[in-house]
Amino acid sequence: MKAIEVIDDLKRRFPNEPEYIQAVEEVLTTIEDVYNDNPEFERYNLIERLCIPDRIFAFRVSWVDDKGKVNNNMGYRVQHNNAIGPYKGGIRFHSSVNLSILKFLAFEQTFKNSLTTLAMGGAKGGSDFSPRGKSDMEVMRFCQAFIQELWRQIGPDTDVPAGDIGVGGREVGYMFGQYKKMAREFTGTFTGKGLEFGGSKIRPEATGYGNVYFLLEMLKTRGIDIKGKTVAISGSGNVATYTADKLLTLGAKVVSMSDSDGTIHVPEGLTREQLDYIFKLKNIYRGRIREFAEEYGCAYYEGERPWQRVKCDIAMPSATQNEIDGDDARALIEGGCMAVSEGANMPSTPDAIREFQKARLLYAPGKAANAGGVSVSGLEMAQNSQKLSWTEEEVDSKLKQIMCDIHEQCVKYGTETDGYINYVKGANVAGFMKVARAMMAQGIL
Ligand code: NDP
Ligand code: 2IT
Repeated sequence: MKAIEVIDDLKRRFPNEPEYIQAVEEVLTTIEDVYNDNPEFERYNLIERLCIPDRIFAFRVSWVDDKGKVNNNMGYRVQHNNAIGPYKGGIRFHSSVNLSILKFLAFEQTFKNSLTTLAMGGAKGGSDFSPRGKSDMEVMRFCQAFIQELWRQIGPDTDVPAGDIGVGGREVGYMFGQYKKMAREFTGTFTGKGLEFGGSKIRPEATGYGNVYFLLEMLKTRGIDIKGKTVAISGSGNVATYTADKLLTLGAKVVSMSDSDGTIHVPEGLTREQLDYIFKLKNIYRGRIREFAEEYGCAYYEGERPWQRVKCDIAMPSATQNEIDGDDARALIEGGCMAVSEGANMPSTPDAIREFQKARLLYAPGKAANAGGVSVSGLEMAQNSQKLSWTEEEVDSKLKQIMCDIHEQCVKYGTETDGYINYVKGANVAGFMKVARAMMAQGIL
């Protein structure tokens, strides 16, 4: 396999899908050697079967808003690969959602889920519906209409959705409710459910906590202590807030958070009370991060991301894809940043990744560093099948173990001759080998 030829072919066939091509290109260029060491992979044209999703559902979602107006959105589910377990991955509600974005997310999810050590295939779904500014009832009606179409394609052993951008506990609750009604079953078809109806302890916290656990493992390889380090975080949603929560517990200083309108800068570090304010602002009042700056009188950079503005030891991008470009990466490095651990999926552009690796930063791609979320989803599935509920301590200790295992796999497959750990290569090769072997064993499907 020549990565460049496969990528050129995909570019020709899917010319309007830049995010999908970007995600595929990153993986193929790093697995090329191990792929070619196994000639039987090529005989079975494994690479194309791994890059192209198993199937995609696309549908119209019609719903009525509070004024009585009929709205129409697009809904999708990309079932990418189920070689190692049922399709599994989040649902994103955001105005920017399109097939390119969902295909990149489903592709990445396949490798991420493989790294978790649990039995989950890869999928992603969503809609260009934006929950921003919608009433609770509008969100409920939208979720119900979305599931009315999707329910036949998902199930506890078929495809198990969860949250992502714009989809949290509230949306999962409404979707689960509608699924239960349509399917006439009460099963673990969604993860990220409320604790009262089958949700797992620590699932809301899992992505952020897991990212910090992964960061600790990376820092350990260089004997660096997290205490007192300044950390720039982007985003102020699920992943960002629980990342900040764990960092505060460990004595690090969180100096920035953001949303799609701008960035707050708190050089002395957020206090626990301030973080609680952000949590309530975002989850209960559904306000803007600017309101934090107004409340506490800190700096606010309208329309800007943290990277060029905020000096930090560690960056944890936790908002969205391609939010750190080459210039941002260079600014971070010049400012003395030593580690980047990605909470978001594909937040760094290829140019930014090259800069981080050239400067020998500790750099962890999302598919390794943010795998804690889907890992605890996997643990939620296990608890649902057993009809049991584990304690917070049990789930948290399993999450820690999984993040350590993922780090170990990255070290095993990603350590270069000079000792530098290429976490991108490590994660891609480790994730790929397990899926590839499973696909080989199951024949051409
Ligand atoms: P939330 O919806 O809870 O929060 C998203 C945050 O990112 C918000 O602050 C939002 O700002 C900001 N944001 C979203 N889109 C953009 C954009 N286009 N430009 C700038 N800012 C943006 O989502 P999550 O915290 O769940 O997800 C954040 C990232 O983490 C995503 O990349 C997601 O794929 C990834 N992830 C999530 C997991 C999970 O379990 N939830 C697991 C693994 C990865 P605003 O409020 O203005 O929209
Ligand atoms: O990107 C991700 O890993 C998620 N949004 C979580 C997926 C899940 O099934 O928990």
